[in-house]
Amino acid sequence: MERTFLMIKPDGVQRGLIGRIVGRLEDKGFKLVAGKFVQISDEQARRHYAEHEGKDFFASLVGFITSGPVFAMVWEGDDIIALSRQVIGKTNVKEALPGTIRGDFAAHTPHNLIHGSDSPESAQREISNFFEENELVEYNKTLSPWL
Ligand code: YYY
Ligand code: MG
Repeated sequence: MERTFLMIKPDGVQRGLIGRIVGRLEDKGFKLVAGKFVQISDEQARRHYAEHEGKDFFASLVGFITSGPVFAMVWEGDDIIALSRQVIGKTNVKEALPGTIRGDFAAHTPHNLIHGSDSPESAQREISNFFEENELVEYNKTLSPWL
């Protein structure tokens, strides 16, 4: 089982899309392991987007992600890092296909509603930037043997 860090960005919170976005992740069959509503600090945002430091969009990205509260989550599932990025859709909203979260709900890049880790290393770093180990909840999800 793999874990990933998913975060509904300030635009998703402001637009009242937390429930529908979480619903899509639940519909897919992923397992929620942790979640919290948080106003992130500038330092935490810089750590989160460390791989983009030095790029021309870095300052505006940090400004956007700290502009209001976010809903930070950890989800679990087989190959969830790649699979959840499929459910999320492409970064550029012009390329995000209908049926994906960004494709269905986002109309302006970079306001693309949700973040998803891009590798196991990123997932581990991003999870530990937001959650203590004891906030990750271990439980059996027994709804279906196929999920
Ligand atoms: O992982 P993902 O969010 O799909 O894209 P990244 O390439 O990691 O970029 C993070 C974030 O930065 C993206 O969601 C929008 C914004 N961004 C931007 O404003 N301009 C770019 N040229 C690339 C990304
Ligand atoms: Mg990324």
